[in-house]
Amino acid sequence: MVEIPVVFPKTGVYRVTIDGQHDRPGPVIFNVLIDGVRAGQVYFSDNDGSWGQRTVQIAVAQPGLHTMTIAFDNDFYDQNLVDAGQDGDRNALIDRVEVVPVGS
Ligand SMILES: [Ca+2]
Repeated sequence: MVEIPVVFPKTGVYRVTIDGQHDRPGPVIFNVLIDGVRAGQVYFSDNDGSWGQRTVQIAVAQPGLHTMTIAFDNDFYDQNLVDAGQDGDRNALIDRVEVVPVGS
């Protein structure tokens, strides 16, 4: 889980872009929360270890400082699969998060 303080200059819709890894076994699911309330969800589900971008639009009702949380809620680990050399460990890797107002 990553918590990022974000200042939203005005009320409106913002586009959140996450650069993340399609770790195996997919999908890697991220919930995007604003002040603890879920505002969106993105899937990194290519299941091939590659990196990519996913976007979600969120509505911000109150301008000012808010806490954005990127939550990884479907962590997975299976020792038997790992021991067998298979995909038994799903992890979350994020390189970058971008927040841009829509329509400006
Ligand atoms: Ca894991």
